[in-house]
Amino acid sequence: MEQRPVILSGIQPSGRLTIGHYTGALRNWVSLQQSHECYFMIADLHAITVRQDPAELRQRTLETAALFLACGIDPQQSVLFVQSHVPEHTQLSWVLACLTGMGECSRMTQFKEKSAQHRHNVNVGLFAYPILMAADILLYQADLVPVGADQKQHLELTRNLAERFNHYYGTTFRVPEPYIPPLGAKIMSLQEPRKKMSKSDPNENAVLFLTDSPEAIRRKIRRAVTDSGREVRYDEQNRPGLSNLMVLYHIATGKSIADIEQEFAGAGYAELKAALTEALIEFLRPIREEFERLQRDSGYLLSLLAHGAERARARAQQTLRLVYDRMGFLPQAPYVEGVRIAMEDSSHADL
Ligand code: AQP
Repeated sequence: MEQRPVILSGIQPSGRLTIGHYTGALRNWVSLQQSHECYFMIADLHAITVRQDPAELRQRTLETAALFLACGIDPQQSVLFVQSHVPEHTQLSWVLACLTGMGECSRMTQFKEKSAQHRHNVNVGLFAYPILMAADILLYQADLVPVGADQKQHLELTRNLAERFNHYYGTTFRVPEPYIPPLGAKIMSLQEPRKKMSKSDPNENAVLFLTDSPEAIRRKIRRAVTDSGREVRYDEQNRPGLSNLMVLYHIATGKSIADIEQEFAGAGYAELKAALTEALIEFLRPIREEFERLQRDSGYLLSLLAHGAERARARAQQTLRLVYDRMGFLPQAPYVEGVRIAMEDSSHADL
């Protein structure tokens, strides 16, 4: 069978998924499934770089799996798994950490930003996050990694680490290339439109969750911040609030920005907000309904994730074995029952 290029991507279960995750990740993943061998992970190990409530993390992890499916990820075609179910991620991460300079991690823009944002909890995990991400990617010998602008620096580190390892220990890792999705609209906060819409934003009105009810959508769009002016014209620089609403309308209806400007020529923001509300309700309805159906069957979700972890592990183990071997780790011989293991030297008795 023809080998398809391998893709790895993931989303952290650090909150409920937003319409930003749909446009920036999930809808692109869906379109890649047939032409690529896809590994889609729920990145729970990454999520704990910020303190998570354990019960909530467990629930969000299952919800995230349900949303992957509700948005069209096909578990027959793609490998869908939870990162912590595949221990090779942390194992490879340690190996790579020993090849990474302190300076390489401290230069990372996201580390600087996140440590400023979470001043009370600047932990080593936050610092080493890009190394775990490198392990995620290299473990599957991924050819391509979908990246937004904020992850470019991390992918560069991944490539450097792969090349460094290959240089010291012989060719082991595929050096991954960035995959720039054709549809990568960045969705901004409904309350602070110069900021990205984030699932962990404490202000719920700023975020459109994929599971929002029609009432919640109505409220959030009504309260969405717009800019001064009346005309519905796309201008990201000077009218970020309005432009964000236009992008959302484009996503919900498929209409081009030029057509949207035409549609609302002579009308104002209120008309746009009203049409957008109805379009979003209809657009999100099937996702929400399928999500609710899947949520009622956690047994199905759990067994699907178990199957995904098994498939992911099969590939991850191959890479890790090769890495350990190349580094000179002594392979563990199989333990045979009845073999003499007690030390006869009595000096050990005190230990
Ligand atoms: N607002 C967005 N617009 C477009 N794409 C987005 N993505 C996330 N938000 C938007 C895309 O989702 C993938 C990664 O999601 P993640 O949850 O692993 O990380 P994140 O980008 O840090 O997401 P959040 O919501 O901002 O999480 P928190 O609040 O926990 O920090 C990427 O493909 C990203 O482009």
